[in-house]
Amino acid sequence: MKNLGKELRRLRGLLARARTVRIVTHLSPDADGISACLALRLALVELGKTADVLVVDPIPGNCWFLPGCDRIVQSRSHLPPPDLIFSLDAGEPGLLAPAYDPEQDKTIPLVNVDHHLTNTLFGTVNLVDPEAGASCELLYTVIGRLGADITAEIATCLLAGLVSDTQAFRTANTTPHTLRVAADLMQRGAPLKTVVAEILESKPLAWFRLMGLVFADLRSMGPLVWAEVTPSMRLATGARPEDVDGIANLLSTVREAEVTVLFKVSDDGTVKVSVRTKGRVNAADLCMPFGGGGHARAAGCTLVGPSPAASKDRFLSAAKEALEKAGETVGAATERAARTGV
Ligand SMILES: [Mn+2]
Repeated sequence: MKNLGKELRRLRGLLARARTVRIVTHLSPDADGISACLALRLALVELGKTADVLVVDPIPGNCWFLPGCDRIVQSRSHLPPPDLIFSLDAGEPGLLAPAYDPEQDKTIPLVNVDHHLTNTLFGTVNLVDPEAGASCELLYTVIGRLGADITAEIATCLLAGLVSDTQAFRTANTTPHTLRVAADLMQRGAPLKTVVAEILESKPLAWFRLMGLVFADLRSMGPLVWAEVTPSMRLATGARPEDVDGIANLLSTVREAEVTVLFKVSDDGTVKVSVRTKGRVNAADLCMPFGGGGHARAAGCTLVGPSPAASKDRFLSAAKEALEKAGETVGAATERAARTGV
C-alpha cells in the first residue's frame, strides 16, 4: 500500500491522544468486518485503550464463535463518547449509519481501514489497500506496526476475516501475501480447520430451504445468469439476513455464466444487487452508475423504486450492455482461462 508509513505515523499520533476508541463496520456486516472489529478491539485493549465494538445490525451466526463476539455493543446509547473512531471494511461513510453519524460524530477523528477498490478515502487517516484480500489482511499489518502482540485470539479473528473474504483462499483476491499472513496466523495459534468449518461450512436448515426456492427460479440469458430472493421466500423458510449472503458466491459458480446477479428484494421494495463477474466485465464499473461499488470481480448496489420489477429490468439492461460492449459470449472467459491458465 502506498503511503502506509505516512498514514501509520498519523494514526500513531491520533492513538497517543486517544483513551476511548469506538470500532464500527458496515451495515449488514459480514465476517471480515466483524472479525476485524474484534481483532482490533483486542489489540487496542493490549495497548492500554478502552475500546468498544458497536454493531447495530444482527451479528451473522458464523461469527458467534469468535473471541469477544459476546462483547459487541448493539446500541450507541450504552457507550461513552469516543476520542477516536475506527471504520473497518466500509467503502464509504454512508454504510456506517447509525453506528457512525457524520453530523453528531464530525469532530471525532475517523480512521478508515478498508480494502474496497471504490473506497472514498473519507477518514482523517486512510489505511486503504485494494490489493488486500480482506480488511483483516491489512489489519494484520496495522496491528503489528502499532506494536501490539498478535495473540492466538487476535490471530483467530484475523484468519476468520481472510477465510471469509477469500472463500478459504480460493478467490482472485488471494495473493501470496494473503497466504503468508495466513501461515503466520496459524503459527500464532489460529485454528484453520475450526475457522473454515465455522465461517463457511456450517449452514442452518433454513439456508438449504431458501436455496431450494431461489434456484428453482434461476434465470439466464446467454452469459448472464440471475436469481432473486424475495421477502416471501425469506418468510416461508425462516431464513436470517445472513443466510442470503452466501448465495451470490454460489451463483457465481454457474459454469455457463460470465456475469451473475443476485437480486435481494427488501420488504420496502428496494432491491439490493450482488454481482460477480468472470470475464471482461468489471463488476465495480457495472455497479457504480447505480451508486454502488466494490471490487473488479465482486460488487453491489441498491436500487430504489418505482417497483422491484422495474429496478431489476434496469440493472439487467445495464449488465447486458456491459457484456455486449465487452464482446463476451457464453463460456468466453472460461475458455480464455483454460487457454492461458489465468
Ligand atoms: Mn472485506
